[in-house]
Amino acid sequence: MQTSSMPLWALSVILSCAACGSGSGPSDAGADSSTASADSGARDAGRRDAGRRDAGRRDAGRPRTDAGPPRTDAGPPPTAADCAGAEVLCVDDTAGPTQEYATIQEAVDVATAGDTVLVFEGRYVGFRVATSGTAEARITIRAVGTVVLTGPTSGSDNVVRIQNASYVTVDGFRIAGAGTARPYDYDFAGMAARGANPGSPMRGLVVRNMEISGSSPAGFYCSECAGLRLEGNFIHDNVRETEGGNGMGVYLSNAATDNVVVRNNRFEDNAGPGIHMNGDSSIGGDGVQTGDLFEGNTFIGNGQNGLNMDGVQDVVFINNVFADNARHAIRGFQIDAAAGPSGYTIINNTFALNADTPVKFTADGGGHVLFNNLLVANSGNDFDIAESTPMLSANLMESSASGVLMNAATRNYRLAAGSSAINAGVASFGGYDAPSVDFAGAPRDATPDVGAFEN
Ligand SMILES: [Ca+2]
Ligand SMILES: [Ca+2]
Repeated sequence: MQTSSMPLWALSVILSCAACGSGSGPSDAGADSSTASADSGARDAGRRDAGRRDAGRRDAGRPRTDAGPPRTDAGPPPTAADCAGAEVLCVDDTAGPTQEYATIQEAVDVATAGDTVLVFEGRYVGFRVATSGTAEARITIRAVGTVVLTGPTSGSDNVVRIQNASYVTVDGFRIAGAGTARPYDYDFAGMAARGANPGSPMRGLVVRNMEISGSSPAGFYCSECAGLRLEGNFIHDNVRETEGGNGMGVYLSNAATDNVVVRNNRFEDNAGPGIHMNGDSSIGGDGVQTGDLFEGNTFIGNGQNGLNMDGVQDVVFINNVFADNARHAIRGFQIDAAAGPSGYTIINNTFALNADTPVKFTADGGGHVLFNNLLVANSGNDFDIAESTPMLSANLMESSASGVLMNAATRNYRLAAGSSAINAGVASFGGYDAPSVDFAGAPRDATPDVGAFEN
């Protein structure tokens, strides 16, 4: 078991998730199984930055989650001067000093390990990456300014496709409206990484600062993606296929999709679940996804479960906001995977106004620790966990958002003045410390508040 006061980051390194199931899900799971996986590389907390994604890139008219998670950035934006670098390939649709290539694909086709493709502001056809970087010298394809991808390079591809390649970073592109009606076929997610197998997954993929909407059957689909890292993405309003299925924001598929880091993303208003995960034992491998970390994300307004988890184990949730989802916030089960949920550590999350119990586990292997979570006005405002004795402490259930949250109607889930959640948490429990910062990156004091925000 855990040692006393183990830092959460150390914990997340130790944990590993073996199976994040595939499959059709229980009646309240909905999404189905098949392909995606992802792999994440190193984590570099120091690269966060709040400034990058401005309000102009968000849908007008929908309330923005108040004080959204810190955005992820790699430092000051590149300029034309960077194009002189031997390992920098510059793409611009306008002639000039930044136009070494006129299409993204031309640059990607010649990029090798250690190269960075910079794509300057404009509208472009998407691209397909089939070359790997290395752990020490990744291939980065990065948008500079607002870069809108208008469609795939061919009619039978994703707008962005990583084809069995490792150590690739895709950063900052906008994919909108890819969801034209198509047959039920996973090839047509807005972005996909696929083509690997359980014995030899893709590794070290990083997908960051993307905005993906209007796609079906998913915004992003990743199959056999060990160590995928999703950071600072806004995945919203993805749509169902004409057959009526799916419509998830992200689909993390198959058994080698382990050790995924999901940090500071927004998964909002997708037709299906915010994320569907599936360990799918029929595809091979250990049949489970293990070792994932979810920190500082929003799962809001999705048309199904916030997270739909078939065979996902040893997972940590810290400082996430789950609100207004049409079913559960977190739903762990076993249908296509080799085993059900076990070993969930759920600390300082806010669950508000979801239409079913915030956390539900069936086929449950137990070993869960849940503390400092705030449950507000969910339908069935409690945990529904099959394990008879999960470790629970300082979880606060309130039947109304009034006086507890700032303004749930405008998606402001900060604590109201005088909220019962203030200073209602514990500093540590079950061998785990409460996080040192809150959802927005602000320090927590010695008496942590309950939920994702420190007042
Ligand atoms: Ca696995
Ligand atoms: Ca406090």
